[in-house]
Amino acid sequence: MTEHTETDPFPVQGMDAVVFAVGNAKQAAHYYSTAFGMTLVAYQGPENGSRETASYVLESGRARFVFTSVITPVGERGKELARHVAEHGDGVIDLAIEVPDARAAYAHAVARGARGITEPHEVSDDDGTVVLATLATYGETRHTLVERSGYKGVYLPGYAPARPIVEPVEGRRRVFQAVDHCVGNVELGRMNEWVDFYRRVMGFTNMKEFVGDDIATEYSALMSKVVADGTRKVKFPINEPAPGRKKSQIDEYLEFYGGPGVQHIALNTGDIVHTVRTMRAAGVEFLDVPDSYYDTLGEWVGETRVPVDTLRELKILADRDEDGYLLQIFTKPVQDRPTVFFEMIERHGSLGFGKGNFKALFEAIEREQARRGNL
Ligand code: TYF
Ligand code: FE
Repeated sequence: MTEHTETDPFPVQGMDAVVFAVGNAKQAAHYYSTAFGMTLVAYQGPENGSRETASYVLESGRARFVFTSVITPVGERGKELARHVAEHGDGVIDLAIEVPDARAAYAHAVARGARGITEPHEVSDDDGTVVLATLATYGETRHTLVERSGYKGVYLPGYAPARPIVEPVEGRRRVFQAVDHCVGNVELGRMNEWVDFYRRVMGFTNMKEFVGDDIATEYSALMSKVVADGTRKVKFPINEPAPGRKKSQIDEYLEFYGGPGVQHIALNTGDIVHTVRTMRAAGVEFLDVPDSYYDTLGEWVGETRVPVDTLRELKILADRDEDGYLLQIFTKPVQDRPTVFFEMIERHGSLGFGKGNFKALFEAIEREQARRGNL
């Protein structure tokens, strides 16, 4: 149906949305507006025909987050969502992927062993028609395949346009502009199965960065591999715990989330200093990095756009590889359970994930784990 089908059996256009199930979507929409600088663009709730659930759609550049919560768990949809939130806490239920042909993508995936949750179906309103189909992935996480085919509405049929929660300030720059990668935590020994799943079902390929046995036993307490589509618009690292002396941060996640799920969402920014200053001012907490990290940073990372003193002040990490460098920072978990967190990343050529920072990063995560009494 599309011109790339011959070469790519599962062409994708990018991430369509990251969909969260939360206890209080109204307040989540407020937090992501004030602390992450996102803009509310669409809403679905009792006022426009959804009696059981409320959903808020927020955007920042090309990134789209949807927050859904239950209002009255009387029917199938409401009960299911209430159970999900009770079991997992706030978390990601769907990493929706935009595809040029949802029927073809779904058929290909199911033929190659994916479990289908919802068959391809059309949904329409005055703004046009979209085709949706949903696949299961790790844990209870899903991939909805979204074929927009020129749909002109704000999000999907059934959603009404909404006014921003916070009035846009003239000249204020955005905090981030796209989703860089979405990371999943899976059970011990299952990482390779899920890597194979994305290779087989979606035709994704391994990216070279990974955390293998060597690093795992030394300090990371996890193993990690990255798969991406051919255009690298969709990148999914997969982590599993590594057995060791200490309880892995991945085990902590699995215990508190109640199984596999999305661990972190990385968001692209063109100005991480602006991003971190804005988010810190709004009360977002980031992982602490010891001052000693910055004492030697300049020697191996070399020149970056941001002076080391500013990186030190804001606790931003830096890494360099043969393609270029990146600047990155990690929030602490954004809910009471030690589960989902965010990464803000500014890339300058590097396609990596911050391998040079793994030691400092994982030590910082372990300090937080210890503070929670989970190490
Ligand atoms: O996405 C990545 O691979 C990097 C590194 O618990 C990372 O952000 C990996 C595991 C983890 C935190 C960060
Ligand atoms: Fe990451």
